[in-house]
Amino acid sequence: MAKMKLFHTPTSPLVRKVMVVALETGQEIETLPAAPSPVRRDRTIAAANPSAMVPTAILPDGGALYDSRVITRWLDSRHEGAKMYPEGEALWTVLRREALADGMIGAAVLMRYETTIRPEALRWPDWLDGQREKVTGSLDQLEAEAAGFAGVDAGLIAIACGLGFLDLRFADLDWRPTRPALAHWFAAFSARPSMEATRPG
Ligand SMILES: N[C@@H](CCC(=O)N[C@@H](CS)C(=O)NCC(=O)O)C(=O)O
Repeated sequence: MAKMKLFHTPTSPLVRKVMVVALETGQEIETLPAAPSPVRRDRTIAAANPSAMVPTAILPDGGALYDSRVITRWLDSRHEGAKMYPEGEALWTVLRREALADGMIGAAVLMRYETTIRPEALRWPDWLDGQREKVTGSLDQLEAEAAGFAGVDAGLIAIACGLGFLDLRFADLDWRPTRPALAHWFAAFSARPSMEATRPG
């Protein structure tokens, strides 16, 4: 079967989310090099997705698909195994958790751009603090829910990829001591082969 192609950067948590879903559902993806940036447009990605962001997929029929949540749902529609997006009432919890994780990831990615790309003279500490509060508030919500995390689904995959990104870029956040249930769950989930295979760096 023809493979999906995916514009890919190894440190993007949202690309990782797509790669983990593919591995968990037994599907191969061909990765395409990409250099997304909020200030230097990657024109190759932009030809498929005007936002020029990753993840962006090229489907076997040549059509484009984005963003991460759309690509993961497409992958989930293409296999016969256990679904990453369940049917029935359970779907809403999975989608909400994925949105919670994506919100945390979005704030963390903006913090990263603020501290690495924006010229120092143009930085605004209040703005950075606002993004950090989104991240820490999301971590607190995840801690409150972590005792109920079980198995694997798209929500839990997004959460794990988000936590992996915090470890990669914001180790100084030191989120574990005050969130023991989340830390315990993340340690176990990180041992999944799909998470090991996509570990950045
Ligand atoms: N809502 C999008 C967000 C994608 C996103 O933020 N991608 C980042 C990398 S993790 C990116 O491509 N940034 C480049 C830019 O901001 O132009 C998704 O879930 O796929």
